[in-house]
Amino acid sequence: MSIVTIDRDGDIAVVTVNNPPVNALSQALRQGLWDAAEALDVEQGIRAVVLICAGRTFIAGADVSEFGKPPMEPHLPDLVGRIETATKPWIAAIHGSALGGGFEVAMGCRFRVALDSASVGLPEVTLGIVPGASGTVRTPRLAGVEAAVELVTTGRPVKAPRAAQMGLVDAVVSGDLRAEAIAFARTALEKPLPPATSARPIAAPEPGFWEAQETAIARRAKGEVAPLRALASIRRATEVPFAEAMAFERATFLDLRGSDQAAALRHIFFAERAAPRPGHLADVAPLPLRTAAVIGGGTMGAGIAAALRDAGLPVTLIERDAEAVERGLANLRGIYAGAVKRGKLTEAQVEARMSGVTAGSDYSALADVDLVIEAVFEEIGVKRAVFEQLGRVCRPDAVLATNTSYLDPRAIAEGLRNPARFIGLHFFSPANVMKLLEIVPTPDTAPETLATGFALGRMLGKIPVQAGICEGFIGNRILKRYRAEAEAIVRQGTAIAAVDKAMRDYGFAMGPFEAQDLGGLDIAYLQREGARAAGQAVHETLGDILVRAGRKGQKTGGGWYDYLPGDRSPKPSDAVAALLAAHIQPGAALDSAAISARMVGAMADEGRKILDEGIAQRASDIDLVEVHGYGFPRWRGGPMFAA
Ligand code: 3H9
Repeated sequence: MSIVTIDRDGDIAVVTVNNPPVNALSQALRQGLWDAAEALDVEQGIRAVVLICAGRTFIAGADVSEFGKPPMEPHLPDLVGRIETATKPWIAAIHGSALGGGFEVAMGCRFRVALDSASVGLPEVTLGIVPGASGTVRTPRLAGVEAAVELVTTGRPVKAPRAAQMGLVDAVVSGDLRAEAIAFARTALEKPLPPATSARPIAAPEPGFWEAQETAIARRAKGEVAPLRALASIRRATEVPFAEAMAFERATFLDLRGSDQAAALRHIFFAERAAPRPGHLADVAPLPLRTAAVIGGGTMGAGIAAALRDAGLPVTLIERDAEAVERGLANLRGIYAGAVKRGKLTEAQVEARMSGVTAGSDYSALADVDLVIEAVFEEIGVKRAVFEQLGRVCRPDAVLATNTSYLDPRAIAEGLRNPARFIGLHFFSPANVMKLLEIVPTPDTAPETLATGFALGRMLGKIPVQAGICEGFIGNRILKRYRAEAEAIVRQGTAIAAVDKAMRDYGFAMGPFEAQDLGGLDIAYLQREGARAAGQAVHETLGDILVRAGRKGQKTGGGWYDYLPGDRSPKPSDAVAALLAAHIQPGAALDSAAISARMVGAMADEGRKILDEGIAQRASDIDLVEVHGYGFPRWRGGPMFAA
């Protein structure tokens, strides 16, 4: 089938786009649509044109893989204009997602009809750019300034019913989209046509609107430039004639397209799409995943259970006794109560989620599950005892996974019958929210088991990254190095608060010391103490000194900083200065740029070692770990990309 085909239903032409996988607007597709518009303009007997797509979605946008190359004709803004000025009205028939250039094409059409399951959006800012084919100019004409600002500056798509309320689509239908769109066209032809989108007026917003938006967006965007540039482009569209606004948008688009931030965001975009289906597992079929179990109902176990339930898997939750079972269930309910409070789930949905959970302390309930994830205390003896029981009760082909974050999975699996089905699945807390999933095979893990880990990642909507065995796998190993570098900078005479500020300025939500105060300094301290007790040479850190002085972070009223009761804002601490004074060489304090360069440089250096040792498969996997598990600013592309 060619990329654009035309067929007819009486006096309505149907233009079908077929450019898998997502009907992206490659040069060939743009040309195909242009040619269709030319042909249909002069075809006798045709009164309207339905534009519809084959495959899983409407046009999902410009072809991102063309962004590194010089733009080729026909340019998308011209194509959108060509469709808008066609002699017969075009009707976009939307299923799946109409995104970016795809929605811009739809806005060039006289009408938009969408399936109730469809969504529309302008996600360009998530790629570090602004819409480049009238998104900032036509959207305010179609749906008003406020809707345009929401759609364009957040980049978040909206579902068809809301899109209809906002004025972005004209009709929401269910069932046979093609038939519905044709019927819509026939009805529309009985009345005078509405003006083309570009010819519609824009109502001016309330006084102070732009200033308020600017402040809010700047706060949200931190160092990301595209959202504010997008806002400026919408504002311009309300102040100057259409053609002038288009020229302004195009110039902004082309300027940002070549920017470092856009390159970084494209890098993450493609890394995210490559991660769930690694090439080396292309020919390996995963095992079926119909049921799952979680051992341990603490914060981690309950979070994993919630993630599994959210994906629709029935879950068995095992704890050691009746009391612990109740606690585990309460933890799970607590997670869902939070989701209800934030408007993410309804009470009825929560009931449905909870009704899919069977909880108890009897391992024999696991005789037929496909997957078990252990999330008990990080203590090798406790974990081994769990796997000893699992080895006895589970089916020989059930996948058995540990959620350890620091222990050696090989040691946990020792003595397990059929170790080929054993694997590490390292979730990040809160496990039902955080996207990252480190998948850690042992030398005995079978390819099918590994492929099943990735299948689980896809099922849960996670970003799965394969990691080899070493202390901390990829993420926590880099975190350790990152914290060590932060301490080294402080030892050399830069203030603690200056390091935190530098990393916030770089784009992290929190600096390394503030983050430790929030999470607690004692966890890493206890690990170091454990290693020391086992005879390893672990040198004393500044954090050790603070913990020994009772400063474990916010929960003890102080860590790297002091905190006033009921106030989470960090205050530089004289007590800390006194405790650490002997370990700090007075020297020249580093400035912000020098601090972040050293911190990110250290992360990248550790990343290179991780790659050299084969712990990570690709540099982009390391970037995904940092962006999705450790708050590395997405628009910087991750430490490997940034370095
Ligand atoms: C834009 O439009 C700029 C204009 O304003 C101005 C221009 C002048 N290009 O996500 P999936 C590939 S900016 C190229 O797994 P799903 C993807 O890499 C663009 N390739 O599918 C993957 O390839 P592979 C604005 C693309 O069903 C395959 O398609 N648009 C593009 O889970 C499947 O992807 C966006 O930002 C693309 N635009 O989700 C939309 N999109 O199979 C981005 C996808 O080789 N796309 N691919 O690994 C999406 O959000 C999702 O792909 C979508 C489908 C929701 C559509």
